[in-house]
Amino acid sequence: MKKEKISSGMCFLWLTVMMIVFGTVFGAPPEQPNIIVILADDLGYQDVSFNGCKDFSTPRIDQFAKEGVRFAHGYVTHSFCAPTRAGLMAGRYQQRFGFEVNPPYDLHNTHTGLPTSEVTIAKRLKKVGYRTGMVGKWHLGASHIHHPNNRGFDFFFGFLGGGHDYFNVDVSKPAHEGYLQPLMHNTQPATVKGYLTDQLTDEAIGFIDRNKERPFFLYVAYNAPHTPLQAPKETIDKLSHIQDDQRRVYAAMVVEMDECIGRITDTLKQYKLRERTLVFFLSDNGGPLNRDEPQKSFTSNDPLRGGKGDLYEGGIHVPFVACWPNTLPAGKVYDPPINSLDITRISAALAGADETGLEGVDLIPFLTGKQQGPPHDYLYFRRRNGVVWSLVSSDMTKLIKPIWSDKHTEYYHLADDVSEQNDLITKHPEEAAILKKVWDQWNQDNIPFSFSNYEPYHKQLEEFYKTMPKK
Ligand SMILES: [Ca+2]
Repeated sequence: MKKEKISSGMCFLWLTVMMIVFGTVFGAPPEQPNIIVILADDLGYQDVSFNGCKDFSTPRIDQFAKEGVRFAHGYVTHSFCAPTRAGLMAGRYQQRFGFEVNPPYDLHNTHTGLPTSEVTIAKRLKKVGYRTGMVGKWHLGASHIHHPNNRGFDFFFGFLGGGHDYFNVDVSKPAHEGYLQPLMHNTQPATVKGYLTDQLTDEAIGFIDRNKERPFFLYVAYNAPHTPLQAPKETIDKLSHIQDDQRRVYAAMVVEMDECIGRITDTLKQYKLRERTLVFFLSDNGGPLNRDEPQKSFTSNDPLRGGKGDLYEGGIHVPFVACWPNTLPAGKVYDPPINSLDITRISAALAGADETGLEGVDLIPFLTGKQQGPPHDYLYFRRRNGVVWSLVSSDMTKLIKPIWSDKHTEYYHLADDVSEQNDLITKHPEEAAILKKVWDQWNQDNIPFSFSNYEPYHKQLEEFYKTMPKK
């Protein structure tokens, strides 16, 4: 008996010594915070109040900026939907693995989507004990190998394609047209009940409710305010002061999303999880413009030039905030350029997950002031093997080849010309040449895009079946 007491005492002492040694030398394991990434779809830069929206307001999204950090130069890695999402999920520039177009919606095509060689952030976090959930728009392949449940998400409610009708499912229409395919609740079909933005929010809140006792990662990929322009009539009617019909409906979609985001924030507050939860909000690309009549665009990227699809600022420089009360400063505006890959790196770092291959930067020490200087020397952009490309430096200089058919590049000083109006390429050819060299070096590690874009794919498929033998 006495021997046992001594033995257990020695064990306790040894354990204590080991804990002190590991705690001192290797650092105590960080508490794993919850992480929520809220991604809006096609939201214009100036279509949130904190960026100067004038004809409607977004108080609940603004709350993140007031109680957290607003990134003055927050970028995504692409100027349209799926490639940005591929980069975000993989934590690597999507050109590294040939993902530069929107994949077709084809349940049987295992070649078009986020390659299975890429480890998603959900999978990384799941390995270290997180519960992982996603609601909304996936857009990273529709076949079984690409399904969110097979890519690290314990829970999925949403749709696999690039958009969805906000009120209906209709299987009498072609699956790849009209955004009317059934929703999916994990692997089972589901239908739209009410307004889709509300329904996605209900599912997000349900996930939080079920997992409030443990660390979770939740990816809320609203399709709002992507087309089709649809919103509840009563919300549209409240915005009758907006003259333009399309703008009024679009505004109602953003207002609905803002209220839904408020419900998520309120849920965190109800469960006393706000200080244990880091929330990101951003858009996947800039607002789409009416190219024929820009003044009739229903989105606003002011004061930025261009919009969705462009590598001018309007396509890639997006509303972007991070909120984590008591850890990140409140009301801070962070100036150095950062991008959506940083979300992935931060998440992995905070969770204590594998960070191998991740190209983003853990911004937390920069945001809390423990680390100085710019986190990135350069941010890189490329469309379709480089028919269009650009890069932004930490000094806010920018080189861009903006037009497919032209080899001409333009050079801007964004710090005093955020609207990209004064091309300085002839004034500063040496600086431009240096930037070109940097971009070329980055591009050496990219591969050609590896699958066809949505529309040509489905046209080619139809042509293929027309050529099939009729016997
Ligand atoms: Ca989009």
